[in-house]
Amino acid sequence: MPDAPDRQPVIVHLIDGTYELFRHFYGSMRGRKPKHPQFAAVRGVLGTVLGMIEGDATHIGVATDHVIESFRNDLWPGYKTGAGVDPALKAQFEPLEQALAAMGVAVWPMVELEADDAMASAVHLAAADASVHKVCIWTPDKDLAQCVSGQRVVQVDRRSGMIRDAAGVVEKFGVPPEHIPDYLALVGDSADGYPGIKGIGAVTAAGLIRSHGAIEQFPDNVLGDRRELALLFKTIATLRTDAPLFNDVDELRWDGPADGFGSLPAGIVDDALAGRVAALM
Ligand SMILES: [Mn+2]
Repeated sequence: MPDAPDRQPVIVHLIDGTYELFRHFYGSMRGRKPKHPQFAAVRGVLGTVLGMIEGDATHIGVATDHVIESFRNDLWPGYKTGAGVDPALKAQFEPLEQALAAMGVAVWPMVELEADDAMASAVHLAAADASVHKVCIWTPDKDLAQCVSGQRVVQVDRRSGMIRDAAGVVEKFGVPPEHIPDYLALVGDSADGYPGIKGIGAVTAAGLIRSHGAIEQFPDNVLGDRRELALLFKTIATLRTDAPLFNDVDELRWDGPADGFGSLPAGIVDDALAGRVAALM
């Protein structure tokens, strides 16, 4: 008789809390004015996370940008800051982090690093665990394409329902996941605030990487005196995987709310959300 496995195969869901908060903030402005509108986006994100638990999600981690600025702002002056973010949106990050923790959901508020780095670090930690069957990264952000691996680590776009595995990354960008930092360094990312290398677009970038490999391996004449700049952008585009977010993947298992769930500030959790949490117990 074969040994029983220690654990059931685990599927880990990593959620970009910053993206979700933005999505719900701008989505909630289309609806009617709710009670406690200052927490409407927080309630939206909590509802999304609860919906996943009501489905079949067991292991969940949510990464947030506790502050938008990160170590990357010291590397490049134009890198994105929190300056343009609506104060009514910015004010919901801390309540979201507080509410997720009270709801018993693993949450990683990032300060020096970004939420993207937290998700990359969580992928790194989860993928090292043999009981982890699959990791789903819930964000449409192309930065996270570098973390995709085979069919085991995939990226999911909640709005389109599209699931991108390693073959999907090649199909979309023309390069495999491990070369996404090279690709982004060359083409730049206007949303993140670095320009890439002038004159190199998506097609050229993918072609250069397919011919030569990583930027470090490009012949000197390809980038000339722009090589150092390209390598700086590659550092910016490379997600950090060394954040010590958890020791055991079972720390991400949702097993009910924490003690503080009933004493959150009024309006963060409404009766409908509280009822849904109770129904899961
Ligand atoms: Mn990003």
